[in-house]
Amino acid sequence: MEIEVLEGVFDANEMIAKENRRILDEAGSFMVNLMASPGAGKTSVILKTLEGVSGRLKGAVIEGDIAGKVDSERIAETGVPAIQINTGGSCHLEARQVNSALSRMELEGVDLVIVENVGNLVCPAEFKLGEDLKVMILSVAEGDDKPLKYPLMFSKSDVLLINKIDLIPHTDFDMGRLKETLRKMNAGARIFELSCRTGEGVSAWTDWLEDRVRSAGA
Ligand SMILES: Nc1nc2c(ncn2[C@@H]2O[C@H](COP(=O)(O)OP(=O)(O)OP(=O)(O)O)[C@@H](O)[C@H]2O)c(=O)[nH]1
Ligand SMILES: [Mg+2]
Repeated sequence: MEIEVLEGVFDANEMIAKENRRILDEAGSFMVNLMASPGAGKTSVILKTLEGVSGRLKGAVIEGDIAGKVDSERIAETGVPAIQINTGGSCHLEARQVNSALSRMELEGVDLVIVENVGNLVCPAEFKLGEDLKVMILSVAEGDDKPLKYPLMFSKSDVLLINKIDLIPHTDFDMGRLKETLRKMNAGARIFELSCRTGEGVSAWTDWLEDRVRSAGA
């Protein structure tokens, strides 16, 4: 019975995710679903990414948080439109919330919509939003064993951004071990190592993303 109820929730979500996909396709916009644990650097990565593509891609952001509007204010300060969604306790975004944000957004001319999902390494992986790309961040301070403990998000993501590499000397993070673990569960995932603090590795990620956005539009 419980399984049937859950399937119903996922089916309903998937229908709205397809509608989001249609809206984005019609507008010619590419959408990234950015997932990570609290504090891994989602908002920092969004700011660096928008800076990296600025002048070439027009961006917009949907910010998902349980409460508050700190992150959407950080984005809006840069002049990029940002819509805040407060889930009121729920640990992930659902397609209907993104649908509501998309309907309030001026999508005309927007090439790239980045959705910052709620900080959580579990639930966001279960809900499709209609995105083109699932991107997740692991910051080095969280440890290289995380794929073994939270396999769903690591196995479903198209891209893994390993953030805060400037902190590696202060941790026991083993990059080789992390990559080996990930290859076993998601051989196709693209991996970028970067630091939002120093800027190292950021352009490799933003150049790759820009290519993906352009080839999706072509
Ligand atoms: N040293 C270091 N700190 C970083 C880096 N990227 C982000 N931070 C810091 O990490 C903290 C959290 O960054 P955020 O970008 O707010 O993380 P978030 O994932 O958006 O956090 P929530 O939205 O609260 O889940 C901030 O103090 C950032 O300055 C990095 O590459 N290196
Ligand atoms: Mg944030």
